[in-house]
Amino acid sequence: MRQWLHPLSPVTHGVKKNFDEALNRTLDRSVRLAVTGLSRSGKTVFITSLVHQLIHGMNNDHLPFFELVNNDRLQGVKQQPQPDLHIPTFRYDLSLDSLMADPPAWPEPTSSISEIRLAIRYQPQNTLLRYFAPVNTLYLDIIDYPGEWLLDLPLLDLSYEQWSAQIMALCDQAPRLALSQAWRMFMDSLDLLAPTKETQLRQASELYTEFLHCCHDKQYGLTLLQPGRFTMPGDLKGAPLLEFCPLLKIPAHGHKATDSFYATMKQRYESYKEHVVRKFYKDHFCQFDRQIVLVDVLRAFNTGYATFKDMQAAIELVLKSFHYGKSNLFNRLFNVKIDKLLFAATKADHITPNQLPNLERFLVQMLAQSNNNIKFEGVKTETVALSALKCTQAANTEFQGQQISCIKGIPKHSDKPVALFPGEVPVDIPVPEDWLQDRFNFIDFRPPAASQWQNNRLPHMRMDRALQFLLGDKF
Ligand SMILES: Nc1nc2c(ncn2[C@@H]2O[C@H](COP(=O)(O)OP(=O)(O)OP(=O)(O)O)[C@@H](O)[C@H]2O)c(=O)[nH]1
Ligand SMILES: [Mg+2]
Repeated sequence: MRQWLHPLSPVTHGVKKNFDEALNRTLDRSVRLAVTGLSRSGKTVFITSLVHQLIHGMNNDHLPFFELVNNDRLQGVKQQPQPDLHIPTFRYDLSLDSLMADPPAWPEPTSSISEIRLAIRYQPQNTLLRYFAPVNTLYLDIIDYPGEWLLDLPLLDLSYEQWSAQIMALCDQAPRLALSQAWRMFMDSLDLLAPTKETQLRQASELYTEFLHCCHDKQYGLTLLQPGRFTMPGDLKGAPLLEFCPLLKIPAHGHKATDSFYATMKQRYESYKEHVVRKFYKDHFCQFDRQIVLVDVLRAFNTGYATFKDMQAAIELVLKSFHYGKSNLFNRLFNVKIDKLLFAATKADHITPNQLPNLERFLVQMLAQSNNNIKFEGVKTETVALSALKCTQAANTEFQGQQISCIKGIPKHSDKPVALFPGEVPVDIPVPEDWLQDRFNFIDFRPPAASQWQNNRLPHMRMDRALQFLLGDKF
């Protein structure tokens, strides 16, 4: 017998919600915009500023390059309950509260995925559409996730033995060689073919994780750290899925015991690939429509050549997730639909305005090879240097009888404003000698007091250009 569901039953409600979501997608009424970047690249501040700029977008003087606002077609923006209840909410309220506090503070670091939904009401540009529906709504889901998770993609194509060999090659060079000592000594003391002891597994993975954290420390600033969840565990912190590490030496072939330390490590590695890496791509990455990758180029300059090269390699690895060529791993495994990708050099307020073109050109050069591959796959890409929250003011000062441009702001660990010339951004990829003469001095600043914001808007640089590229064609 046919059973009718009560219109208000939870089942019909759920079905209706899913149906509405699918309909919104089909009619191009919802966009999933993913924001990523390596840790401290500026994701939380970027999303907070983006949401803030949109919510206050009715005043069109602060987003001149965003056509929707500039053409006066924006009717209003509101935060809405997010569609995916299993993803933590992006805490716009908390981030904004800390930026507006007295004294203002930067939002706390985050280590997992989060999401926020905005409903954007607007007048369509197309006059015919405007006749049928004078006001439309676009649901914008913004997803924040650690770029470190994308470092794991190549694992899907590597056996445990191949991956171990790659990590060992990296660990044979400074500074990893010295930093990995404690972990190596412990691994050398183990009999890899003896039956597994849980305590040894745990200790091996803890020492390996400590090693990764040391590499990540400000002093070394390394970012090419695998597996990605070991430094950014998200909700997997303490889970046995993360209790494994690479091996220094692979035992000879023909070893059959399934309960040995080696065999257990290998099984854990395969579980990580299946339940963490593949799951992330399937459940999240494949649902994204648009993507912005934030890169803190200036921080890499500060630390030295080795850090710079490491970051470049890490970003190239991150960008492999966007090469979806017919023959490559990604296309074989997943069905991805990202059609626009923006690379943004963040914290552009750390340099003088005349250096902005250099910063943009530098990022283009740094990503040239990856960008070519991505464009080849038909994804539209663009590069911009921006600041989600402008903390400095451009100024001129006299030095040895000459006028030079500088920036004024309050350094992060001070309460006194300074005026400084932070250095020129090179246009070409620098050589090791460039670091010998204290050439780069890009320091961190404190957020400006809310009382200094113009018209109660977070001051920014070029957020409108980012919005136009990422969303302009949707309205
Ligand atoms: N001057 C300036 N500093 C910024 C800007 N955005 C971020 N920062 C600095 O960069 C730090 C990190 O910014 P977040 O937005 O928290 O970076 P994140 O990528 O979310 O960092 P994790 O959550 O730790 O991965 C901040 O605490 C600020 O010091 C900006 O637009 N201008
Ligand atoms: Mg964050």
